[in-house]
Amino acid sequence: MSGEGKRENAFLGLGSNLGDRQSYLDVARRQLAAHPAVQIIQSSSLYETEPVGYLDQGWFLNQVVEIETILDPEELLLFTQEIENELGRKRLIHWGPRVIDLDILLYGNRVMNTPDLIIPHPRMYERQFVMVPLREIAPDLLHPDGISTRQHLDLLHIRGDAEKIRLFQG
Ligand code: PH2
Ligand code: MG
Ligand code: MG
Repeated sequence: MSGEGKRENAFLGLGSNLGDRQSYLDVARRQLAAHPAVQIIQSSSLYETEPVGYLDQGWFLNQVVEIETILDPEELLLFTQEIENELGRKRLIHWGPRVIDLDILLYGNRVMNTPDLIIPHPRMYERQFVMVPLREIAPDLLHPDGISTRQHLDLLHIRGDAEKIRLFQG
């Protein structure tokens, strides 16, 4: 852990489509908040979303949370992978069913592309299951490209290839 690191706000995408999906998201948020170098600033509602990519699987629950952290992006990635592993994530099918998925979407205004980590998340701007919850908590946030969340979601809708999404009623 980098004690002298700068504080940054980051946005994480949470998803689950196996077992008690809501509990997996709850536990993942609790694990995030339990780290001394991570504070949760905002959590979106939960959304029920049609699977994207690999279609032969159940609908997901998705959520976006904003955190403040002094972990650098690589440290944050390791921490999110630890939580995925603790919750029993098995990596079987690429884009397939999972009890929990924790993705770093944005990290401050950082743009990076390493073999382990691409920020902003390379597919986030095509996915309603990311952009709708993100708009709920950060509509006016400017992304590294200078475009706001709201505008990005409008662009996604103009392209017209959006998956189904609805607010989760519990
Ligand atoms: N995650 C994927 C692939 N497809 N579809 C939905 N609706 N939600 C997800 O979180 C999701 C997905 C790979 O991470
Ligand atoms: Mg993912
Ligand atoms: Mg992932």
